Amino acid sequence: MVIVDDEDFHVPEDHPRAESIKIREQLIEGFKEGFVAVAGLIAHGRGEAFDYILGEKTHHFAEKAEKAAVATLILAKNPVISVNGNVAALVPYEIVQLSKLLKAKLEVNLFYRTKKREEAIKKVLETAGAEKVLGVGESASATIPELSHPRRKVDPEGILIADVVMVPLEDGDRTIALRKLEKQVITIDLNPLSRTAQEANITIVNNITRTIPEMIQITQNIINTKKKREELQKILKTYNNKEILSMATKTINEHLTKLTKT
Ligand code: PTJ
Repeated sequence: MVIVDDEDFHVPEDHPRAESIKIREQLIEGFKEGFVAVAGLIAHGRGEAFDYILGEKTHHFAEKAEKAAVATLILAKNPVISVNGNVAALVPYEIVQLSKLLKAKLEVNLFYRTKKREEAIKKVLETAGAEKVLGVGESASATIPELSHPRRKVDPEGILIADVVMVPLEDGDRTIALRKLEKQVITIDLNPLSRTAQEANITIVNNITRTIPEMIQITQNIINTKKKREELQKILKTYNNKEILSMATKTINEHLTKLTKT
């Protein structure tokens, strides 16, 4: 197998898609360092395609879902943010900052679980400032039913007892299994048609690279303005995930229709 030696590759700053290529490089780096799965690279390509179609910006429906997600995480008793290879590659510092602001635990939970990847992701998060990382090695000693080994392994201090779990860039099976356990599931997924997007309680159809910084802003704003619990509950009362998914799909449709007009 020939692997292109790209040691000397630098993203040309004047490239019209320099930002997107730089983000792609983060995934490639993560893969070389052994914590992004091969399938993580494929998943990223799928995300890029949806982001392109959606105009690579945060839409109103995503903003609404982000606010609902932050409100849910603040109101939760035991919130947990699940981290996989792609999340660790794309937003390591931001996810740690968000978890601290929300007082949410961080748990490594992988589709392609290997000891080496778990440890590597833990190290990435610790380098980014995390004090405690759950779900690594022996600490992932509990299991969630409905899933086949080893995807079912969770931390008894984390996802097992969580009431709210945020699972960004996730596969559908785990979302369904967590919902069956009556946990509230928040996801970030650029594909509004995916099983995860369809099954979660709150779906943020936006790129994770924009979403997490925006959620940090929203959380800081709630903290600074000392919003009451009732105000957060009010946000959730009017929130309808089916409507959000429908708006996202409509936006894709409208965007493509506009592009096909001659
Ligand atoms: O690190 P592991 O072992 O847990 O594996 C991670 C992957 C992502 C490989 C695994 O969870 C997986 O197979 O996920 P899927 O089923 O490919 O789903 C990932 C979803 O995330 C897809 O619907 C993508 O469109 C979406 N996605 C990819 N990149 C982004 C994204 N959504 C938001 N922001 C992105 N940057």
